[in-house]
Amino acid sequence: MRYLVAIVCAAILAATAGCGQSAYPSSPSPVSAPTAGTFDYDDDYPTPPDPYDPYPPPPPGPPAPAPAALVVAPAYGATAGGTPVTITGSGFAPGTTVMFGAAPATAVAVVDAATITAMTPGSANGWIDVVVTVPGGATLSLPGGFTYADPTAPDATATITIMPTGNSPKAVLIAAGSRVRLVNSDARPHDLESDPHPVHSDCPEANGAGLLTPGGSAMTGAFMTPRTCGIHDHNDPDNPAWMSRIVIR
Ligand SMILES: [Cu+2]
Repeated sequence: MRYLVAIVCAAILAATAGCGQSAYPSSPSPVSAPTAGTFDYDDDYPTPPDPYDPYPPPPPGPPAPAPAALVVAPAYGATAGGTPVTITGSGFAPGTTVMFGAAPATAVAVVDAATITAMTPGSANGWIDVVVTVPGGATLSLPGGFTYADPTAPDATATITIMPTGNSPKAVLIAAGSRVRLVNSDARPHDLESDPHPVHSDCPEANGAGLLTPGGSAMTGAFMTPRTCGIHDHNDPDNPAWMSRIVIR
């Protein structure tokens, strides 16, 4: 009998809004909007499950997976462009485009739904956002995800000069084991320290130069571990003019 009811209900379900419900749209209940001072019984006594309901609501499934975070490897390259990179994420499909800042990547190849290979376009020294757009318009972005920096000349010390208009260059590329010279050519003191402000814990090697008075210079500690270190002016920590990156390879 229950089987027959299920079949009949399925037929009704296909033709109407549901089974066990009126086929006519219900009109708003005149008591659905409680007025101030009335007692709302429903809030205190939730409707119990109906043991005879042939179509109980399905149990909640696992939450939809969040899009995988973009990763660009390597995360740095030459300002001239032409650096082959592998981008990992999710939802990639043929027709996906990749932007490095304002310029499109070249030779974009979708290897699979989670992997893209591409060549970087050229850019000014510094860092840019990487944005991947899949057919249909969904985008994944990695703010500041790629750093453009060229190797320091052999036998030279990578130097970041604090100019009145900001740090120059914005990014330097050094070999593991090297130090960076910080020069203050501004008219006021600056104190460049490792991110994040205020704890400066990402790259303690960057904290060695300390406060630089106008005309002063000092060396950081030696950066031993390949990674990218951000620095900022501890006395003006949100000002992008005093932010730089040191890429250790
Ligand atoms: Cu700081």
